[in-house]
Amino acid sequence: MSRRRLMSAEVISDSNRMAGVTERIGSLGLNGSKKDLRERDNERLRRTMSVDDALITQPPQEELQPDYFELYARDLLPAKESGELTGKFLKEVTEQLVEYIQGSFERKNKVIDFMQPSELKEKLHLDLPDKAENLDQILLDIKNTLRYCVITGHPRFFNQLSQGCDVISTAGEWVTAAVNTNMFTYEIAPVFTLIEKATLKKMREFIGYKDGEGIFCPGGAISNLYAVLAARQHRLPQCKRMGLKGMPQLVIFTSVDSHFSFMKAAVICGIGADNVIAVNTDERGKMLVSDLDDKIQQASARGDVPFLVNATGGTTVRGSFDPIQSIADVCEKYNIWLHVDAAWGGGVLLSRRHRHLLDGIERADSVTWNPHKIMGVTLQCSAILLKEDGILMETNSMKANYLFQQDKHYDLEYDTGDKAIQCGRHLDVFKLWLMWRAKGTRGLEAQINKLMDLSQYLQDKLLERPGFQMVFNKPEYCNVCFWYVPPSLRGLPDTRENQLRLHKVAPAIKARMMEHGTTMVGYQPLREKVNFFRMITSNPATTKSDIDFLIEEIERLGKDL
Ligand code: ABU
Repeated sequence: MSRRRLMSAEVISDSNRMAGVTERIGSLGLNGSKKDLRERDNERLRRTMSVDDALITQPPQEELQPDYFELYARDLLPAKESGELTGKFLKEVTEQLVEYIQGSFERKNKVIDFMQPSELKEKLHLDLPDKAENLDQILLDIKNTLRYCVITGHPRFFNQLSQGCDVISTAGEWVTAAVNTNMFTYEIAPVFTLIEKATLKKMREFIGYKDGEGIFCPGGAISNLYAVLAARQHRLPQCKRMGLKGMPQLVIFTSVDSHFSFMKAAVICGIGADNVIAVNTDERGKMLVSDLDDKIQQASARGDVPFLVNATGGTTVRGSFDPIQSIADVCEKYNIWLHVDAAWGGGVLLSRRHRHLLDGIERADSVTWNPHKIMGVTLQCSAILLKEDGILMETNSMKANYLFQQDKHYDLEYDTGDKAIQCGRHLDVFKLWLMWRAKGTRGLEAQINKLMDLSQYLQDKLLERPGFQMVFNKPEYCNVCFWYVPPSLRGLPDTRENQLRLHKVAPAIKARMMEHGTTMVGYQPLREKVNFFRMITSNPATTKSDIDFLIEEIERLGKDL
């Protein structure tokens, strides 16, 4: 078809659409005078010109917009047979979303328009009314919501381990929102069940498992909880029915720098937070294996039952990787379940240059891996992966026969829901699968390598810049921890009082940063170390110039402190 004919066809279909919309909108109360004018214009166009004439001589006609002020949810599907109007409304919403996403990559835009809660409350219409709001107000609510959100996709958002806006994965999330089904049975999620199986298999291959199983969970803390439950089931299977009464005291070992979710899991499982034994770390933040061995022996001597050791693959603050091989040796020696919490670091498995950081991960009984972190999948997307198949069902199954009927006409292996601790489960896997297909393993590898290079660039810059001081030298990963020492505190003796003054610097700069809205980076203390910045390079949109910007911004905001 020639370009001219193709365009004619487009115009025809546009004019047909317009006629249809005019009819429907007429019955839905389009503003009278505007409606009359537009209808007259359209009619004149239809009568006096051939389609091709219109194409040549007229600028494209503005598409008719419904008057949302006059319209309500009750005018949309399914209350009314208003497919076209519903489509227009949804397009209006997606236009806002597309604009938001495009804007989130614009460096001239603020990362945050910070307001105190009392002020923000005034900007939003938070009340849930008795009477329906019109669609114009609903569109405004969406606009307002987007207006006051923190732009986590902004190239200068460095605040969390999860950063950036991956376009494909966002599209995947939209697809799952439209589909609105539940992962629990093949019956209602056939496509996503197969996608989940294929994706988990691929992830297990990267870990080095020959077989095994897994499931996508609502975040890394829950994936870690799955590991604790599976390890408990492995050690004391009778707990599932009988609870902990009369059972020996179970104990978990994890490093002082590991994630707090192990304490939560211990609380949830009735093991108790005090029975999570903190293992010391060395100067690089890695678990001290000799301390682990000592503490296991002490626990056993007390009559406790060590049943799980967690090795962290990328600690939250420092980004350190525990020595998995040596920890696995200890676990084998004492026959203890080894879990690797690679929520943050799991992505390095895709990088031939950096996967050595997780050497020995294939020896773990279970692994947590969050693609919503360094891989950049939109929140949330976390998986628990297990070396042996069957333990998830053994641990969590309740065989609810209203949902997991055993006499269905397909292979019940594909009903994965009874493996889960929750009932309903979101389609988290889809956006990962779609993104992985769109980038390929090689594309993801390049992305991860780039982020590692950016982290090195930041370290190099900080080392040469007066006023900046590394908290930990030679970070292994994308966490760079540093102090900014303002001129007033430079060259002073390292006394407690001066340390306390330095402790106040990062929060003061962060507060100014949020007020200005130019960038965002996290800070925290760590044991004896006073507040320091934790810079994370996990945003694929970030470039070296953004790293330079961050350094200069911290100087600009903090030099008078
Ligand atoms: N462990 C959840 C991630 C926390 C963070 O972004 O710092």
